[in-house]
Amino acid sequence: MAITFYDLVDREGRRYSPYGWRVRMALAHKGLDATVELCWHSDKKKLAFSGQHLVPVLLDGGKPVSDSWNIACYLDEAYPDRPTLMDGPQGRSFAGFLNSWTDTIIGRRLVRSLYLDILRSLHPQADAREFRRRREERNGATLEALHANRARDFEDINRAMLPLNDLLARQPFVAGATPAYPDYIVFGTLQMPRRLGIEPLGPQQDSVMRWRDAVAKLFNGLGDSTS
Ligand SMILES: N[C@@H](CCC(=O)N[C@@H](CS)C(=O)NCC(=O)O)C(=O)O
Repeated sequence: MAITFYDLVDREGRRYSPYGWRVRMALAHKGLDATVELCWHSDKKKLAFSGQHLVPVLLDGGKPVSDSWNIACYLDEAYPDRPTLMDGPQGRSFAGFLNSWTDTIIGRRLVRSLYLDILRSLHPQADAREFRRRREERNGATLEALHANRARDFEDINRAMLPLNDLLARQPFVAGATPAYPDYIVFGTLQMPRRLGIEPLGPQQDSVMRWRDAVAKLFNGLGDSTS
């Protein structure tokens, strides 16, 4: 069946959504091809069919699935004969925890410290005023003030990631000997600053950096692709 994947794009044609990257890697892991439909911030009309306004969205044979976590679970359920993203109930439970941890402890700090960069790189058809208004309201601070707090946010992120760095010093991938969805969760989140040319990781994250390079090289260097 034909799959359409709705993902976010910036003015340079870069796809930088952390959640979009999780799905991109997940589709490649399962060996599934998808037609990509590019969207920009506040592109609500294009996604109306899915009953919400955020990317990523997958349309699989007419069935819309939104939210990267739902999409990953859906792909394993709909394509059980393909390589699994999360191995059984224990695997899904661990990945579910990692998904929440990454979004709340790493992703939230990371994305708020990048808002100003994202604003500058928004697709020309994106609603920049709406982008700023919603994020300033949500965070109770201007994008400039959030940007000014970046060094502290990066410090917190690096401290929180030390156990992950320890894990990756002992094994090649977050999921173990081979990569799976837990890797794509963290990798997706780190792709956003990477695509914007910003490095949040400090030198203490040596194993995380080595792992990030290895994950970027998977699927013929998908993570390094310029689009
Ligand atoms: N929990 C959702 C989060 C999705 C999300 O926040 N998407 C952002 C892009 S990174 C978005 O679509 N923003 C568009 C907008 O705010 O208009 C997931 O895991 O997919």
